[in-house]
Amino acid sequence: MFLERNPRFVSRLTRDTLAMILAGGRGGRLANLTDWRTKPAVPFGGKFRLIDFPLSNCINSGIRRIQVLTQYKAHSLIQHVQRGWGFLRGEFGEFVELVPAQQRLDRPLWYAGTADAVYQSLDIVKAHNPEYVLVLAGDHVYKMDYGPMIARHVESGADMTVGCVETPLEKARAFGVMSVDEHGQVLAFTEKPESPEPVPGDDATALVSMGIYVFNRDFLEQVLREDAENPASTRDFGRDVIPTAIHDARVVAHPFRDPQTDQQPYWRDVGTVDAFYEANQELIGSSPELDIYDENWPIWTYQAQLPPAKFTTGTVAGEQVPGMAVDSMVSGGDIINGAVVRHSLLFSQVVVEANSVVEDSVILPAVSVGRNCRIRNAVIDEGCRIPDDTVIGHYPEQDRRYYHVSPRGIVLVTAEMLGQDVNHVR
Ligand code: ADQ
Ligand code: ADP
Repeated sequence: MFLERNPRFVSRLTRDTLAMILAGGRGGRLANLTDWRTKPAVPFGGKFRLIDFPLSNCINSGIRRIQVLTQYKAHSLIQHVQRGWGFLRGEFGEFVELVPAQQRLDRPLWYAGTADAVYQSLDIVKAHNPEYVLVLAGDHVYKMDYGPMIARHVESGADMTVGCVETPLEKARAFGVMSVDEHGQVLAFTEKPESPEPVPGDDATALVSMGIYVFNRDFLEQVLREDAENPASTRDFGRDVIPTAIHDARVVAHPFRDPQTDQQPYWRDVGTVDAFYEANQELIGSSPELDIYDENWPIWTYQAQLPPAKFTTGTVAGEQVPGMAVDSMVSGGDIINGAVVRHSLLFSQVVVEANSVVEDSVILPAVSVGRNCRIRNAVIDEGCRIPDDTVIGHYPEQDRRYYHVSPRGIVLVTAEMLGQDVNHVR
């Protein structure tokens, strides 16, 4: 194999790569969770935000030149990246750079779509002079070494390589669906098709794009300039750029596989309230598919220095009642006082007061739950103050009146729904 003969091959390629993380989308299907923050800034797994996954993948893959392209409600994202990702050494040519929308080209337009976001930054790409550009989504949860994908891109002589996974056919409508020949060259690509094409020989499965791409730098410039001149284009990679590129150039699919097991690893677009809830809940289990304790592939993040979580005995009707959490994950700064937390994930600085029960829930940072509350099947957004005696997730009619209820019946509660101001600049 070429790779075995050239052990320095992959590290040379990753050094020659500039990563551009698209972090500007709202992610409207996350309902009110993205009222105040772009989807890549949504908290995940107790101490992370979604953007930490592609950022950590880059660092762990040896890609140290990273741009984060922002747009929609970027404040908490910018703050997070600035606080947590400033450790790269500029003097070694390493950086995580925030690129706000609207500032590059001499025209008063925000980014129109994903391709336009990159197009507007082409002058910065040129200044860094990379051989390859890796375009990533900012809102997927997965652990991936990008090195093999870039190596395959180069070995196959592709102009563009699209990362892909197999997915059940009924879920494929939410993605770009493709078909490939026996060498992996992409023959057809349809963004979010009504009736997705199955893979040959398996009617229940489709091959879908992960929304991550490797480009030869020159080719990227060429296709984006052409796309910009096409008045009919919506300036989206999936909708416009890839369908054109497969006709004019060599576009290759790279299947995302674990090199040891050859299985398809964990990869999620936590794009809906239900998917967000489920992915967080899974982490509580004893052997979740996504291992965030893996020291070989650490997920880096920023978090304030916080005191340890504590469990204290509280007073309920004159009795002393222990505070406890079972089958749960809790985080720094949490205080569980005479309350029971069961099968739930608590982010940092959550307080649960005496005689309350929190079950099967995901509680975001800095939430306080008063006394005598009963909360079940809920996602409680950052900073909510749940008053004493509140019941959530037990009476569907009542939940629907005050809160957002997902198709699966998960109750999403935000500060606005409680009539509270929250400090969105934290
Ligand atoms: P979608 O999931 O619909 O499809 P999209 O909404 O285009 O993806 O967002 C992709 C990424 O770009 C997200 O991280 C988003 O935050 C960001 N983004 C969106 N618009 C942006 C803008 N104008 N500026 C900066 N960042 C922006 C895509 C592909 C599909 C593929 C799925 C996989 O189009 O083909 O199957 O991803 O989830
Ligand atoms: P999703 O399909 O992930 O639920 P949306 O429907 O909210 O996301 O968004 C569809 C597209 O519109 C995405 O490309 C997203 O980035 C973009 N978008 C969403 N909100 C805004 C906004 N306020 N300004 C510009 N683009 C936006």
